[in-house]
Amino acid sequence: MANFISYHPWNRPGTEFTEESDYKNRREILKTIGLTTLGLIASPAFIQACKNPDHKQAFTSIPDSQYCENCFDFKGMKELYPAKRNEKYKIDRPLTKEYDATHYNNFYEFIDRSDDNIYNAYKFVDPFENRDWKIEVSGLAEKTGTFFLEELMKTFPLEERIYRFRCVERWSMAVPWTGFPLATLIKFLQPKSSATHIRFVSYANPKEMPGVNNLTWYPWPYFEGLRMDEAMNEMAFMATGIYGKPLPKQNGAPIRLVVPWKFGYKNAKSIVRIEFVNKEPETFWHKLQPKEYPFLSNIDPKVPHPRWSQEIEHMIPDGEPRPTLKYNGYGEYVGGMY
Ligand SMILES: Nc1nc2c(c(=O)[nH]1)N[C@H]1C(S)=C(S)[C@@H](COP(=O)(O)O)O[C@H]1N2
Ligand SMILES: [Mo]
Repeated sequence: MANFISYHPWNRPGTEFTEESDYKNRREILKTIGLTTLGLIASPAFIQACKNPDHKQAFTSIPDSQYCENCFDFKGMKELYPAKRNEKYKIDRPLTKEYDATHYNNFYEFIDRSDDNIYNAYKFVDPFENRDWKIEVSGLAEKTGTFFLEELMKTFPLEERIYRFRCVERWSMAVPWTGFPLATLIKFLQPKSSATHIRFVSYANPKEMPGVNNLTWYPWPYFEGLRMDEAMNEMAFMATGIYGKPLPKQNGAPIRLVVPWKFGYKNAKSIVRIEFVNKEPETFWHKLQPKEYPFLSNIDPKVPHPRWSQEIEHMIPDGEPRPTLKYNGYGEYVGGMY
């Protein structure tokens, strides 16, 4: 298989590698991964990216053993999956195949210079240790301190929800998440009335994550945030699983945020810290590019990204186009907040 760079067939040449980084960063990434000639990016060979043999495997379901080895685990966890589906949340498209949703990932912590495709996180996650996961809770809440994920998962009933998912770069998918509403966790932690926002911090360890080790100009660890009313909205979800199984590492194991009316980068992965604060927190991509990645980042076809239109999205793996929907189609649940 020929090497290929991350390429979206629907992108114009020159925009395809930029995604959430600016031009300078883009050049640095290219340098880092050894692709110094921009000419390579526009070469027709890259049009094959989404058609690479890996992506085209026919199976829809992966046996447990293929991705749950060494994953976050505790006695009795297997019995939690698959969780009962909450049928309230419907989608208007077929489910993305499990293979595609778990082999085309945005997870900058796992960008490795040996691979030209930044979406191949699954190849580099082995050293990522996520057993005995703990979440540190701090700030303006009654209950703060260290919480074992195992305990939280036994405390809150898990459910499955099928949600659409939309990256700012325009790719989209529709996947079944397993987890619990963020509101359930927040009620348990009892934030004080002075808390206006919630902050999430991802795990970052250069020994386990090649991106953290090599992409040194990024302000690791990854950090994100929501307004308190957004965090309490019924759609905001903490996912511990996908496709009826524990999350694979590349999808943000063992616990990640899912806010489907917002662009993908709001959905912080592999969360180790939650903080209740009294002002709008800074976020990872906003810090890098304030004009391109605002705090709210609600999906809206009428608000273009400064470098591309957001009117159309493209489903993975083949880029089938669909019109972008305001709030990703979840206006009835979230529209009232804005
Ligand atoms: N810690 C961390 N969280 C992250 C990212 C990241 O690079 N690091 N990428 C974000 C972006 S831009 C997207 S689109 C989604 C992708 O989630 P997926 O790979 O499970 O589809 O994760 C988000 N969460
Ligand atoms: Mo994204």
